[in-house]
Amino acid sequence: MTDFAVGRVIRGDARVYHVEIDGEIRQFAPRGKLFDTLSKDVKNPVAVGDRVRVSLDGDPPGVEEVLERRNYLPRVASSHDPREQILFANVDQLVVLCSIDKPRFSSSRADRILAACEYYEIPALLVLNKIDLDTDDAAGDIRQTYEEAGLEVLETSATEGKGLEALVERLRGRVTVFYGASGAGKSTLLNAIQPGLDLKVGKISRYWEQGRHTTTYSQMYRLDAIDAWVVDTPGIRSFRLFGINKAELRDCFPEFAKYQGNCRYVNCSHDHEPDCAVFAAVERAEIAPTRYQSYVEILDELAPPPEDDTPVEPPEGD
Ligand SMILES: Nc1nc2c(ncn2[C@@H]2O[C@H](COP(=O)(O)OP(=O)(O)OP(=O)(O)O)[C@@H](O)[C@H]2O)c(=O)[nH]1
Ligand SMILES: [Mg+2]
Ligand SMILES: [Zn+2]
Repeated sequence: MTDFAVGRVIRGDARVYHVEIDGEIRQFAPRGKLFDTLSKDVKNPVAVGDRVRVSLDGDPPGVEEVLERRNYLPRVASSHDPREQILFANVDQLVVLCSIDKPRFSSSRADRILAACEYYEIPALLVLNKIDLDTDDAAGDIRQTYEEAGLEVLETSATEGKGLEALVERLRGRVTVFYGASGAGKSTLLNAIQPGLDLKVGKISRYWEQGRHTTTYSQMYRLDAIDAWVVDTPGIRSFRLFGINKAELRDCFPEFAKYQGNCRYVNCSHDHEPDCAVFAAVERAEIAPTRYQSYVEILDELAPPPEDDTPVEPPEGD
């Protein structure tokens, strides 16, 4: 008779999954059935954070089934692979980790991640790292933009140990994913929070002022002192939203909500329509232009909603 157990995936690739079962980490192989059926549309049927049913006495022991997810975050796998890539599952929150400089803060990258979190209902907060490099208070402007979008913003310096207490309080008792550009300082920050974690840390390319993709796989770590789990992830270049259509994007920018009821057309895309209340708010600087720019940039990449035959133009004589 086969012995089964349920555990949590803390790391995985195509060949082997590291699964935590009652505090012990063991390795399992992916089982055929689970992987065959999904691989056409989904790059990775099992993600970090997944709760899985495993068989203990197979040779090798295998992951048999992924249990229902509380939540998850997908993206388009890559520019040459349109499949869904599940980044992680079953988390309490995501930290969008951005550095002020080296690499410079990118609103496009941050806004893409935040829009996806909004759609997939993953609570997010913004952490601005490397504030020791912030000579002209860029952090102040960024903070204002994102607080206006309803987000909590924290400032840290992982290398100088600044702002760590507030972050630790936010992590306490929760499962948190750290996500952002390569070189932003995800691994450095986690090492600062939990000395002894010993995550590999990279150098910043002097010429490009970018990270060098030092972390190469996502892994979940236990922080015993604060009863928390964190996921360190590989740095990203760009982020393409998965499973969201053009019509759905406007609700992924929370600060539009206050205005978009006043647009001339109920289904206004805030892109080209006349009498757009969102665009007017951008012109009055009530909505940050960088946020609006990100919105239009993403809108351009998304597919229209299925069977969208609602006219955007008003009927004749209106
Ligand atoms: N000045 C300064 N440098 C920092 C800070 N945090 C991290 N760094 C430096 O930034 C570089 C990259 O840090 P990592 O922790 O490897 O960055 P990462 O986000 O994990 O990068 P990937 O693993 O490539 O995604 C290292 O040289 C760190 O020392 C900070 O607060 N201030
Ligand atoms: Mg790293
Ligand atoms: Zn509009």
